[in-house]
Amino acid sequence: MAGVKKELRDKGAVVGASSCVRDRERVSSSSAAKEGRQRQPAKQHDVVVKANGAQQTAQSSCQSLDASLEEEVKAFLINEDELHTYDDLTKVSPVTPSTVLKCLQARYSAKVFYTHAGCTLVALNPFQPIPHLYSLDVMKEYHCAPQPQEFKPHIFIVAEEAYRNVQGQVEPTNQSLVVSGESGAGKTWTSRCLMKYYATIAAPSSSQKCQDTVERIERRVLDSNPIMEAFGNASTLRNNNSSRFGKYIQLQLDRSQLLVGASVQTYLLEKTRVAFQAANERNFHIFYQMMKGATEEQRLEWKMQCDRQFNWLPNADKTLEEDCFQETKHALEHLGIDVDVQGQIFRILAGLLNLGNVIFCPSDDESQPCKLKEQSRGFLQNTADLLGVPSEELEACLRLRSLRAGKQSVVLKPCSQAECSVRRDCLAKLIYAHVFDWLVACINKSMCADTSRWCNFIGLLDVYGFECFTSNNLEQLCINYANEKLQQHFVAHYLKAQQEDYVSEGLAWSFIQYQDNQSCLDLIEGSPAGVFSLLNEECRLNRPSDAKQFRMRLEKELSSNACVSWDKFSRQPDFTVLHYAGKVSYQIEGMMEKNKDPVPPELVHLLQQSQDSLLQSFFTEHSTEDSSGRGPSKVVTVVSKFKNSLESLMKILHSTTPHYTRCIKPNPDCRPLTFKKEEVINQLEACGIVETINISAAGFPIRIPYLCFLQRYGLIVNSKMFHRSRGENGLDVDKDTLLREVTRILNAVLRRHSLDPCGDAGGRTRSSMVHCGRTKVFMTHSMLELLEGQRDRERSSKAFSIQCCWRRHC
Ligand code: AD9
Ligand code: MG
Repeated sequence: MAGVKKELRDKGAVVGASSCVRDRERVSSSSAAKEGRQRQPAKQHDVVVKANGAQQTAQSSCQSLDASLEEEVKAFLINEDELHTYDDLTKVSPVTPSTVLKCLQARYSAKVFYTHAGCTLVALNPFQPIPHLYSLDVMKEYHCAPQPQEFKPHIFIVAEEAYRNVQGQVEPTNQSLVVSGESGAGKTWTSRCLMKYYATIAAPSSSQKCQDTVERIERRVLDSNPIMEAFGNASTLRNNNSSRFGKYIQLQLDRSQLLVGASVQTYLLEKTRVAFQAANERNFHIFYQMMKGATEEQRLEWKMQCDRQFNWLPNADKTLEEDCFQETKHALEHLGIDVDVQGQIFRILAGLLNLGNVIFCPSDDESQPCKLKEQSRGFLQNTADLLGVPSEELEACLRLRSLRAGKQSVVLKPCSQAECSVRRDCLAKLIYAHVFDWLVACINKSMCADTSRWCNFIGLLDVYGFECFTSNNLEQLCINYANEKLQQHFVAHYLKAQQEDYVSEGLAWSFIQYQDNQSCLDLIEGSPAGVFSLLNEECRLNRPSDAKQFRMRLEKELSSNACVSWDKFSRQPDFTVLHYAGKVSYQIEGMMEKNKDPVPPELVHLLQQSQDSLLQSFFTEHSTEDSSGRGPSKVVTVVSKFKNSLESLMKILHSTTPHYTRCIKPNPDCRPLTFKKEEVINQLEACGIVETINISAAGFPIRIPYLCFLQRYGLIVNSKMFHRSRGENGLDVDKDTLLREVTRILNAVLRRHSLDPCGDAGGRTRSSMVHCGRTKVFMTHSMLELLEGQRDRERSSKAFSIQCCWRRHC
């Protein structure tokens, strides 16, 4: 069937919403008929049936429907033994959260971890390595199969479909694989699998000339993973290897579909983690890797002796698979970062660990700077040595704030204990963020191919999932905003586009009411009245932030938006956003400061003078004053930067064909092969899986232009037009004549399978399996299979009669 689809696609037909792959067991006419019967009632309460312009909701027949749904659920549940065989959730009937959940649970128990859900793939995390599931042989099997869709659902089907789409269509198109899910669901694992897949199947064979370069490239692409994970991942309560940044990797392919390079774009690194780790969480892996993997000599050089306790290195005794220093060092070397430069990076990081042990005492006299704790003096000296700056200046920067007095002079003001700690943390975050960005730039430099060498790309998106903690602040607002954007992209791409196509083709059929999240996005990014704009405005005023006042402002400006609510009794000023995935309350306290993310200019000046050439180079471009010399340059706020980077990401996504994979975390404790229903159902609801299945099942994923349809299926009714359309002169008939012929073919097939077609005023065929639009035939997979079956039969009977004829002739 995949071959058929490709053939049709090449002729301009839309087949299976591009990534819509599903189990292809042959559907007998009776099961197709059954599907036809069952398709329409699925989730009736959400369906609005439009007939001849009159809109009637299915709710009128709600009571009898509820009863019949009950029946169907029962009938469905009786077949529990078969549940694990449903390779596509669109085949589950009726589609309800509980039936979908049952099916996934049955599959998980049978150790089947991937299931299609219409146009998306659901991946359940086994939380233990599954032997051979991702082996080289399995990769080859999926890659070499003429129709990989006929194999069991797998992430490699999605990978292969994207790979074939790049070259196989009328015009090559870039592809994006969007992997979503909550923390610990398996997004990064999935991205790694995808990268390995392409690094394997898109590598040239050994006989090809460019082997050397490409092998190096695929090695480098794979080596970027351990580096980014060492510096950007950390152990959290939800995941021992949690990505604390988002990433979009573009795998660059040349004209022969070979991997010639890659580039990576990262989003919003959680840099606060370097100076603050919540209870039972850890700092970035790299610090632990250094602590465990350093030689005695390095320990001395880095002032990281074994007996040292570092405040910013909690839970160091926890043994994790991610603690692999050697692997990180090898990967750095493969990417062209030599041992000397590595040494510079590790010295800087060691400097940060020492900085974490610099503690200040409270000061009784406000006019005097607060003092360093006596035990901290050594750590301050270590930090200064490792960062290559004078220790007195480092101390002064942490304890004194410079204020402009008039045009020329600057006065130094002592900082309180709390202010000193904020400045210390700020220094650590500033340096760490620069190290991370510099590494990403190195990775890009080493992997990115010259633009003349590549023509298409496959993008892999692995961003943090939706977050809702007991206390949420600006970080969560940004992360959840990113998820809203992705959800909107999904809705726009699959749901809206599909339904709009129905409308433009004049299909008066059933519509799924999907949740459009535009008003939530308006609430966050709207201008001038949106949370981000108001927050920026508040930060621009440059006055001491007042959370209560800001909350009042938000309430006044945003009261008309139904996606926000206010808890009058909460102790801290906050606001609650109704996201598509659920409600989240955000604390306002500290939000303005985080948005400004101020960097004291003294710290930057200090680092510009560092004796460490690498550290110094991070800050050469950084200007702390605008060109007029009148004061601090205009600061770009955190939300503005994030919004801009997301907008460019969205532009790229919109220009590609997307493929969605929804990773599901089956239990909160990351326990192997454990399926907790409540945990899963929440995630299914949060990512709108049931809606997706409904629209895929209820819709017509296959769309074939009339002429293309006639050319393929005309032989079923021995159509004269069919022969003419394939002849030299082509077919020159008007639209109505073409439509009548298409209708004749469809009706013949439907009747042959005892399915009664009904027509509309224009004589167009309408049934729950097929519908004729203005220019295309819309159909379900079952209908396609009926047509294909009939076509095969006609072809073999014709071949048989030609053979008989030939024999007689002989
Ligand atoms: V986070 O948002 O970055 O905190 P992810 O990326 O969604 O999260 P990750 O890929 O890191 O989760 O997966 C969590 C853990 O689940 C991994 O470290 C593996 O131990 C485990 N995992 C995930 N997918 C698979 C799989 N297909 N097979 C085996 C898996 N183990
Ligand atoms: Mg991750």
